[in-house]
Amino acid sequence: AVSTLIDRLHDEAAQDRPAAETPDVGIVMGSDSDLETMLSGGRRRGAYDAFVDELGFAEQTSFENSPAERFTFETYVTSAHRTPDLMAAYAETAEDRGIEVIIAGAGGKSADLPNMTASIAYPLPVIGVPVQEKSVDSVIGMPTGAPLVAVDAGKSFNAALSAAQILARQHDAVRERLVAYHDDLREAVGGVSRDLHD
Ligand code: RP5
Repeated sequence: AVSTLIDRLHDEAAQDRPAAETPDVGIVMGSDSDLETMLSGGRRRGAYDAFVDELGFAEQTSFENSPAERFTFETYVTSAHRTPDLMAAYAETAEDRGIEVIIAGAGGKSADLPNMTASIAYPLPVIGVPVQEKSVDSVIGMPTGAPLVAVDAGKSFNAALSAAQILARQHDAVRERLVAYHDDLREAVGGVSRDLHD
């Protein structure tokens, strides 16, 4: 299955598909045990909640289902240590597959997926999510010249907002959704503070 996925990534990179048919954001994580933290259903809201509920993105699971008019993300589980070849193929092909920004999450003390993905995918921006507190140093500990943007442990929701901010430099529709989300957030916070002061 891993070699099939690798072949598919390379095929897709060679296809030169129109931007509307390619995913805009790639989410990769080291294990399916990271799914809740990275996407949804964990202790906090995750990247899926930010993209789908707040920003109107769609999850793109195959090209046949490509929801043209919308911004999309895709999700891959690939490990720096268990499937280094798939990790490398994903990072190498991401730009040619139309990905504009990658969110990469891993846990444990050897949380190398975000770092390695950033090094291989360069100059594509990569946002690293340490899945647990103990992974923070591993994710942010990059040498000078090898950049990786990182959020705090478990904050894949913020990683999704940061990815959207990068997209918003080129796509007004994403910018508008980010501003609308922020306006909603301000209203919600303002409501609480009015209640406290009344
Ligand atoms: C990392 O090790 C993964 O990103 C995960 O957070 C952690 C534990 O993985 P499992 O042993 O649960 O698959 O590579």
